[in-house]
Amino acid sequence: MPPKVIPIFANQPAPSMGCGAKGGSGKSSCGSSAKPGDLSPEVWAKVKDHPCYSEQAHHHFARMHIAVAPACNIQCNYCNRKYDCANESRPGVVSEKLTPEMAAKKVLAVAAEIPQLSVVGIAGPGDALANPDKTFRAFRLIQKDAPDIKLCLSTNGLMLPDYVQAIADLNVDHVTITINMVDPEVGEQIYPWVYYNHKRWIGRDAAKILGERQMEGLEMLTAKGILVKVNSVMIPGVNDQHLAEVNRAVKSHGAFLHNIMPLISDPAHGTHYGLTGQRGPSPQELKELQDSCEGSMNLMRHCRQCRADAVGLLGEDRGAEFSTDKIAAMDVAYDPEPRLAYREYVERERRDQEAARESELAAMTGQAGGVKILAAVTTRGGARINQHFGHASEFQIYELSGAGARFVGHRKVENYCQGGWGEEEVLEDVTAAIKDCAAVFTAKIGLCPRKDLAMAGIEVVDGFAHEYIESSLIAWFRQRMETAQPVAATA
Ligand code: CLF
Ligand code: SF4
Repeated sequence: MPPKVIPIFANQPAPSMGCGAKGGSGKSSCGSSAKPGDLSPEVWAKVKDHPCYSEQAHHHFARMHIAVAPACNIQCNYCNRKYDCANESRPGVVSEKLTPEMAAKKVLAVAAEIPQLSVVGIAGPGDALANPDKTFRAFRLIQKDAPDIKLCLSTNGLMLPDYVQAIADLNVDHVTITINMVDPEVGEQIYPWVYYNHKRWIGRDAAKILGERQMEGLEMLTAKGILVKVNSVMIPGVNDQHLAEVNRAVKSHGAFLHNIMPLISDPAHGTHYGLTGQRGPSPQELKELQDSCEGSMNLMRHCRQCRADAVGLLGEDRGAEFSTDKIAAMDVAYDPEPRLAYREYVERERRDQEAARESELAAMTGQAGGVKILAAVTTRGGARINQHFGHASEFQIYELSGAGARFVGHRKVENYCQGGWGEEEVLEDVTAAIKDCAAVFTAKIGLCPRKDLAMAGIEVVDGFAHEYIESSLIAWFRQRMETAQPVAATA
């Protein structure tokens, strides 16, 4: 049943009108939200099951990281080496290091339990290519033992040009390079040193070497048809104004996707930035920068800055189920059948989901004008609204407009439900986290949070429980537009 419609945009600040210079159309043919018809068949085949390279895939497929690469060859000011590499991991986390052999066994164990598993990545805990023997040995073992699982690698790029051929030989077709600057003057504020050619380089020289090696590696990978994602950490006052230039540069050197991530800075992590009070960007600042870059290349907005030993769908971490002790005691065998069956199921789901989305979009008759609003969704995966409000540890955020529903990010929160009762303080934080949203879509919600959200001007929509996210959002938005005051009155 569709939800009851109430007066529109009561809590909204002036909605954005029109698409502006960039990124206005939810129908853009690029972006990690790309669908089969938007990409060449070869590229779609590479990204369709990769949860990081396709926003659509992240609803269905899981990745795991194996922590086989402990050493690093540079220093980033947002990293404390007691913890995992912060280029591709949440800062302040320590993962359980594995030998390549134990890692390969862990992959089989996870694959046996989680049919959604499609990708194994090496993202630390140091730098994958500062530990080439361990990284490539682990990849070789996995390729031999579980050939249907994709391999993925993340690096700071310093040693990349030396290993592009090895990467290609192993059929690794997804590589991430963290590129935070293309100007050594900016770079010297981020990297105090790099260790290269048996020498420690500092200051601008260090940043220059790193920047040149990153670009060279990017070009070499692209020439071999390997898809490259560039991660950039947004550091307000250091590189935030510079990242649009980075975006243009990496695009012109062939990057497929750009993932601009927020700096997470906390004195407790003991990093240079944490200890000197460098702040990270707000969600709004991050979105603004992402929006400004979007017209020019594919943008990733669904990154969860996961751990170097993360396991599961993005946004969930099932790593504790696969600790070294548990893996050591397990008998594991390769069986691709459940994963193949799951992939066929996802193909059917995708077709249904796309048909539902298209049908709702076709019914949109242009009443939206240039109005854009945000909506929050609780989901356990599968691209459906299938999670109770109190169980959500994150909200997925969509931008709704006449062009449809576009995923624009996520907001992490504490679970409101504490096993039968709700924590009032947590509810306040949850409400604050989604205060810029017009509505929250959820499978089920109690009376108390429903009332508090309504008081905060956030409409609760539970009439689409277990339905597809995008078509539900579009249907709701369309109904609101049909019953709304003229658009100009909301601007
Ligand atoms: Fe891992 Fe990275 Fe491969 Fe993904 S993660 S190595 S590309 S399989 Fe993904 Fe995690 Fe963000 Fe990385 S959500 S931190 S982008
Ligand atoms: Fe830390 Fe990764 Fe930077 Fe190395 S590359 S210093 S591990 S964030």
